[in-house]
Amino acid sequence: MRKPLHVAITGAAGNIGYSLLWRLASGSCFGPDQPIILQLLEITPAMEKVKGVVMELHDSAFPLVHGIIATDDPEVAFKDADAIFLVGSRPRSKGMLRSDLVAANGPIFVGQGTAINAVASRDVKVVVVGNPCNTNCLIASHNAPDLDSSCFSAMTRLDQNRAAGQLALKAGVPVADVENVIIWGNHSPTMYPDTSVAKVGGKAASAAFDPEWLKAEFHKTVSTRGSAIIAARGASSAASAASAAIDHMADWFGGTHGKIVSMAIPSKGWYGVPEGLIYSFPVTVADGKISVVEGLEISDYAQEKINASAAELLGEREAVADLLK
Ligand code: NAX
Repeated sequence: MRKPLHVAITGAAGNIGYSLLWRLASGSCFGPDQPIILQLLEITPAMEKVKGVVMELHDSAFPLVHGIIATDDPEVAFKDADAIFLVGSRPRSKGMLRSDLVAANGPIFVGQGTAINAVASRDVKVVVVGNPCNTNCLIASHNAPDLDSSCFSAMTRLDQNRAAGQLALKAGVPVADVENVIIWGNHSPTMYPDTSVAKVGGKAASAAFDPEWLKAEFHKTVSTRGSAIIAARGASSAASAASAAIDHMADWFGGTHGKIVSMAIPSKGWYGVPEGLIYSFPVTVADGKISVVEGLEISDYAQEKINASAAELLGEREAVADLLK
């Protein structure tokens, strides 16, 4: 039996947590032979609720779960963590602007970045889900100066999965037949879902679909899907977000075997994106190392979209400058 992985989840009593924990515990992320110790972080007022979640996890009798702790102390939750899902943050309420959300959530990620720096494994893999996830990730990474910035990422996998789902629906094929859809940029409506190297049933997406549909309806559906889910369900995406977080971390640990996926990672200037921004790029993963797919041909139209999302992230970075070390 392998040594258990220490897996920390923040916002464990929330909606995404309620899906994510069961997928983690059943082996969907780290595999059927990998035991885990779940380390759950919540805010003090939610400790009673998280106690109920822990009771249910025990009642599920997962053989791979070798321990569960729940705490309101980040240094306890992140102790020796090999994988961290930063899900907990304040949700956007009615009338709240994106800039308000950035300001409300930034300080949470200062504290959590500092705690990760102090106690997590030195090669921890962190994925930020809590919004605004790219900028929250930037804050956490800056406040963990002893860790390499490559330990940090933010999640655009839900956007990738949404895009693949839309192409599959339109073409009438199973989603497994869709490959290499790319999400560039911020997890926000400025993201660019790019199908230039995507294939559907082995055929180039550019040949399979009307280019006008790809530019207009497809792009709009993917980039505003979060709001459409809220309008239909009366609550934000939870199970699909948890599933995407599992996909993201499973690929980081297990590799993508040549398949292109999208992850928001610290830019090294690729494709003209300013250095340091947490920006979603096409990547592959092997041996736990994420590599950006370089040398893709980028049209003027695509470059404009890539730049627009980078400009939004630069604005967010400026707004939180006082939280960056
Ligand atoms: P919930 O409001 O159901 O749960 C959030 C949980 O986080 C609550 O239990 C709360 O007590 C806890 N929390 C708040 N501050 C915390 C802190 N400082 N430390 C630990 N826990 C804390 O929200 P949920 O639906 O689970 O969504 C969580 C986050 O995911 C939100 O920020 C949401 O905007 C974001 N999302 C991100 C997505 C993505 O693709 N990146 C998509 C889905 C989702 O919208």
